[in-house]
Amino acid sequence: MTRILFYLEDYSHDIWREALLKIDPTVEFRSYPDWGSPDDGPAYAFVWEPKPRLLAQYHNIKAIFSLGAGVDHLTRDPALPKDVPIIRMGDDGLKEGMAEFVTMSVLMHHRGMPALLAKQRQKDWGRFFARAARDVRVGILGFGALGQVSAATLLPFGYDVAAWSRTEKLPRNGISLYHGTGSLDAFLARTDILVGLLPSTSETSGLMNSDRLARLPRGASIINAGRGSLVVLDDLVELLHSGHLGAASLDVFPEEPLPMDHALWGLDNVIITPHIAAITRPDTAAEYVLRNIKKLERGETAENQLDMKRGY
Ligand code: NDP
Ligand code: OXD
Repeated sequence: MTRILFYLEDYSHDIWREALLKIDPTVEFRSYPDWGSPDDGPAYAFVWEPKPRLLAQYHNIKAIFSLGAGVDHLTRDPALPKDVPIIRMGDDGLKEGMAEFVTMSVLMHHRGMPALLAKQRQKDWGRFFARAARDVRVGILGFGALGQVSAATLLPFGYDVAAWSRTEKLPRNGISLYHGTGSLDAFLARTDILVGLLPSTSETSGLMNSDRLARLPRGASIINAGRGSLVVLDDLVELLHSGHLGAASLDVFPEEPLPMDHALWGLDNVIITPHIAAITRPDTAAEYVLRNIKKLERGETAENQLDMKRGY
């Protein structure tokens, strides 16, 4: 019997219970706050934004599964257990969702949709003629699970795709690869549409500041679907105002929801979405969690295990 301690605020837990039990009817699904006693026996936590210090109270937790790919909601807990594996979400549903969102956003910027929508509101017939996709240079910041699937989905459209990561990757057909801080300026200089798919770490926070944003070619667009800490919003607003940047699609923000009085809300060339780029899907996530519990119980390492030193 596998005991799962589930935590998710504001949403029903029933679909999660059903998804897990459909795969393994012997699962004991314990929905917060009904987590029982820490002495009840081994359990696995499956959580999103748990209250700080909660996990530390349950010394029976053998591993912590994040309901999302990001783990910043866990690493900010000062009492996060140190000796328990933490597993990031990596189910196929999340990858499909992000590939869809990135493709939709790249197409929107390539085809000038932010400007066209602004014209529509003015009843303005002004036309926008898009370049061929092969002449549009897309640059993906972060070439992990989500960056890779997004790049693969963009290639058949003909885009000139590059990706930037921390460590060097094996060559991939059709994708120009960059890695490390030393190559960032060159990567930005060749990028017409920048896609942020980085985790939030001490190294990525504030990375896209005024200096870095200015290295993008004039008229470039930026899409951020990783974490809001990547982009310094005041700098972004300034470069959008000055016309150096053409448009932006932002799904994630340093503070969520984006405060009502933020200047971004008023910009016609900005598309704001409420952190919905990729949502973990119960059916694929349940399969992922149960598959990884089996791995851990066989003494193997789980997929996508958090490396505390890297921060992701
Ligand atoms: P991965 O851990 O698989 O990939 C992260 C990528 O970022 C890797 O390529 C990694 O490099 C790179 N990276 C990390 N730090 C640096 C750095 N300092 N310099 C250069 N590259 C760096 O994560 P995922 O692809 O699964 O997810 C990415 C992020 O997307 C998540 O952390 C989460 O925050 C966000 N997300 C947002 C969602 C939304 O709805 N908006 C939904 C799901 C996720 P390397 O390959 O060398 O390790
Ligand atoms: C995630 C997210 O990290 O939804 O999965 O942001």
